[in-house]
Amino acid sequence: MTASAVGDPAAGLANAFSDPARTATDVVADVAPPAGVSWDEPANSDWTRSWWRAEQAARVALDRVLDADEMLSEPRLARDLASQLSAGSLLFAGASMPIRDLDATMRARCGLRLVGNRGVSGIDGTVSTAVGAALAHQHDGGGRAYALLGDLAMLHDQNGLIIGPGEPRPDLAVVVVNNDGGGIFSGLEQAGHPDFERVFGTPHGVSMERVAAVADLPYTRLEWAADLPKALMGEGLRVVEVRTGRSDSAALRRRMQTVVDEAVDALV
Ligand SMILES: Cc1ncc(C[n+]2csc(CCOP(=O)(O)OP(=O)(O)O)c2C)c(N)n1
Repeated sequence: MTASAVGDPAAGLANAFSDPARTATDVVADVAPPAGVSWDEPANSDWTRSWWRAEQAARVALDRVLDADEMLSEPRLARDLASQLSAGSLLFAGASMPIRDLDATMRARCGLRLVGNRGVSGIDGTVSTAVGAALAHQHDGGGRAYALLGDLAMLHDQNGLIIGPGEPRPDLAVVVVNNDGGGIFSGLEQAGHPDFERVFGTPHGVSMERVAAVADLPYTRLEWAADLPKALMGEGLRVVEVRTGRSDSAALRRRMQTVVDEAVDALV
């Protein structure tokens, strides 16, 4: 069935439906739940219950690992940031590990507008996208805005922090995970390559304090989980830096995977 072959509602939807690769074969306006199941309430089936149990077991195991260290790790920062923002906030997620850490650790919640460039997941243009998203969010009456970015994403588009006189300025805290290079590669096969640091790690030694200073923006260095709410305070465009280690972060993510696997396996 092609989009043009469906009835009126779906044809309307097809006009708004984004399918840049032109691969959708069926576009429908709605999906009916199976007989006896309501989308409004979780189905009371063994299958659903097994997923809820697995979710709870994984959650407890994951939180135990994340909470074992009061110094902010990359995954803990993602979890705590997403859960502490007030309703009506926007959180812009940078590509690479920020979006993956949110995906892996974030608790389900309402009232947070979470946006990111996955699908066009370059680390270029990230600061400008976050600034634009924050301006649009606040123009529409939305609340505060935050971005969670890696240091390379920040450096790639640091000029996005510079806003000309008379231009609208967002209320946006740009939280940068500074692991001095591309952290994602420490969790991939090439981590053992003899020339890893130069080719994949790409350390730069730049502090976000200096990046903030170039744009004349307020800067806060954050280390401890308990200080996150205080670090997020303030107004306008500002930079918060959390310094982490690439190999420590990769080891922590492997540990998270192991404890979640064990917790879920123990249920069966
Ligand atoms: C424009 C562009 N160049 C290169 C890449 C390849 N790339 C993917 S992730 C990554 C590292 C990103 O580092 P950072 O933003 O510090 O995040 P981290 O990996 O540390 O979480 C790179 C270089 C890309 N996605 N986009």
